[in-house]
Amino acid sequence: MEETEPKIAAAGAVDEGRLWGRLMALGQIGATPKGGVNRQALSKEDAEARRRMVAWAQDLGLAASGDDAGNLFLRLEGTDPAAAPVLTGSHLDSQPTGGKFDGAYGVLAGLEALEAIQAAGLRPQRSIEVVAWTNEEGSRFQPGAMGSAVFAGQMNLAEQLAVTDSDGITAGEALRDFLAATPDLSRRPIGFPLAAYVEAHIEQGPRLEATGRPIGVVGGIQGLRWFAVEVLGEAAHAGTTPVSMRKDALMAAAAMVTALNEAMADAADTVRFTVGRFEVSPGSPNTVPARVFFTIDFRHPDAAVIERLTSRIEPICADHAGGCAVKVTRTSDVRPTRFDPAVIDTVRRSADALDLPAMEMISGAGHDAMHLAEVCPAGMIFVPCEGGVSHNEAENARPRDLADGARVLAATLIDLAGADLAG
Ligand code: HGY
Ligand code: MN
Ligand code: MN
Repeated sequence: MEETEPKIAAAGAVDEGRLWGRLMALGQIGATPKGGVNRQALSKEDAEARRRMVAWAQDLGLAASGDDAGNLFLRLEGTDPAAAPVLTGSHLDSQPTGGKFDGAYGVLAGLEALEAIQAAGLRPQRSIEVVAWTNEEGSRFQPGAMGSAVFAGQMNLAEQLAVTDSDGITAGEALRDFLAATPDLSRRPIGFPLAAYVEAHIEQGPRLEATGRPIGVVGGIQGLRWFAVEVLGEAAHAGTTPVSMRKDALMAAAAMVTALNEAMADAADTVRFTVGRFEVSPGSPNTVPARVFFTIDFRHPDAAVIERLTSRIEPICADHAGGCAVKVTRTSDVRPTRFDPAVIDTVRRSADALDLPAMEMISGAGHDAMHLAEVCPAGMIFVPCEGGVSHNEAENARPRDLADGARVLAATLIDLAGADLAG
């Protein structure tokens, strides 16, 4: 009987029910009444999910370790333990009204791939590690993809630890409690050599589902910039203060957002401009707002367009400030990512070998892979999600598609790490 090729054997051992069961179990941690999750970075829910991952991994005989940035590593030792490992994974933290699959799928698909590799009686030559990066979402602590940025040297640890959330808690304080949840983890240095990185993720957009293809071969990620805008006016009595004497932070901020949105208008619908947070204070019906804080998330695949349009942000805010003061701060800046052609080709060949129709695409969403691509050959595998809905409690995906993505991941990891039949 012809021996099955290791990568096919590994993919064949992926178990759809086991993967779905773990996704549903993880989805119970921080579950929201509408069927989503609220597992914000470095929260107790995030710590509980980390503990759950460590328990599952240790049941499989994987070695669990962590670094001082809060990143978690689950290692299947290879026959050449000194060789740089292959890394896969994603994040466990979520948006405040997030879904059960964003991030969690990539971590659990990695665990499923390792379990399948073992079940297929294979030993990788290079060790393979599953990672859960700290604070990918950037909702509680900006910027996002913080743990992977520190790992890849794109941000330093002190900078990460100093960031505060809206309650004034620093990431350093939150991280201390978070790390205390898994006190027995051995410590890793921040950043270590990698042979390659591959991340599986739901697309978080409508394209794969629209084409009916189960696999996305991701060539890169569009660039993104985040800004924080603070508009400072003057609190005043709503009944007595003539408009001519007002320094109304709300009216100024509203004019800025309207003008920015007009400047970002794009007939090709490729510019992504979002004001996701808009805080008014003191927030009383009969006091003219003294302060408005709002965020800008701006994205585009072309660095020149990002440069051109972001250079308009400060002048537009200044032009609409009226009598208010305005401060624009850039809080994140990630250039467009191009993944490694050899890793992209390995993903494509894995999908082909498994007879899974695939589509080449660029990611609209940001991912930790954008930082890993700066330090090692990197790539991503997408699977469809229902209606392309994500960052929403209704986020959903089909068990079969999730398992197919894990099959392509298992095959890709075997190709990248090399494998022998376990003795
Ligand atoms: O914002 C993003 O693109 C990612 O989903 N956190
Ligand atoms: Mn994500
Ligand atoms: Mn996300």
